[in-house]
Amino acid sequence: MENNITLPEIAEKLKEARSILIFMHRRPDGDTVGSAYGIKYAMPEKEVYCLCADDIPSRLQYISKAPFESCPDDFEPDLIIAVDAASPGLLGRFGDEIIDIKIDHHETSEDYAEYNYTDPTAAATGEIVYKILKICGATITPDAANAIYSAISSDTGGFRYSNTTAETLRIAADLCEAGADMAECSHMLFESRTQAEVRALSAVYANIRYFENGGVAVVNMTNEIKKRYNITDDDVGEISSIPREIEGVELAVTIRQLSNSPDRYKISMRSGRFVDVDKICALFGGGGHSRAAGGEISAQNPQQAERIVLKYAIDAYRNSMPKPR
Ligand SMILES: [Mn+2]
Repeated sequence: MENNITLPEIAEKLKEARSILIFMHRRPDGDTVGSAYGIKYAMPEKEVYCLCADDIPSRLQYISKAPFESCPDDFEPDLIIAVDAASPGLLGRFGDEIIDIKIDHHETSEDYAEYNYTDPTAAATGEIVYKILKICGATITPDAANAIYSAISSDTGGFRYSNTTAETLRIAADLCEAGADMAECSHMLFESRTQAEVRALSAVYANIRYFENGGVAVVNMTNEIKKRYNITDDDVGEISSIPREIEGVELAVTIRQLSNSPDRYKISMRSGRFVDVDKICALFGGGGHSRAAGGEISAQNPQQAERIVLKYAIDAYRNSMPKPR
């Protein structure tokens, strides 16, 4: 992972381009959607399309204003950008496209574009996008401000996670002045759930188990449980931070059996202050940030998946916790 382009150089390329294609990552979150549309709305004079392999979830459509976009078949953009996608696999069916510039902030991020810019100190890709647009001299319209504010708010849990810096807050303040609707963004990002999401929450709360005297919490979301609660893979997408809210839990592990390939398991980990979950997930080919990371494994059944993951997780937990004196 090495940057071979600077922010002013990215700004220059954005300015020169008359047409831009922007790719968001699969299972789109507020950061990838807000970053893509932040660029689009700040450059209304250009022809810009934002594409994603999955539909934009309804709670993020206040940013995109539609569940998806498609570009004309003969569209030949001057510039192709990927935002917040740490690997080409995360682009889904667009994973084979040639990407000119990747803009990302994940601690583990592949250099799959011609030009790669990754800043792991940025709380969100939206922060980097904001800096680039400022260098461009682009006008941050209220729509652009709303999009970028949402990107940053989303990845910082509403400016509460430890990745939030003084600079994050300064940028957020600028975006408020530029017209971001704080209350509306917070409501859409954090206080709006579908009925299916509420069922998914019940499923999580009912199925938390504890290890290491309550320091490690595990939710194993099997297909059987999903069926019982009438929820889909998409409904359980946002649940991985829930077990971390429990007092005493340092490491939260969520295992999700995939409905359409039951021998595959998505793993999400969240930690409090000590455990580097990026490192644990790297042990089985995943990655992310030190306090939030994930990956995918194969196993014969949910119990085996759990044994595999817990072996790594509990080892790392024991080695990371401060020793009692
Ligand atoms: Mn992000």
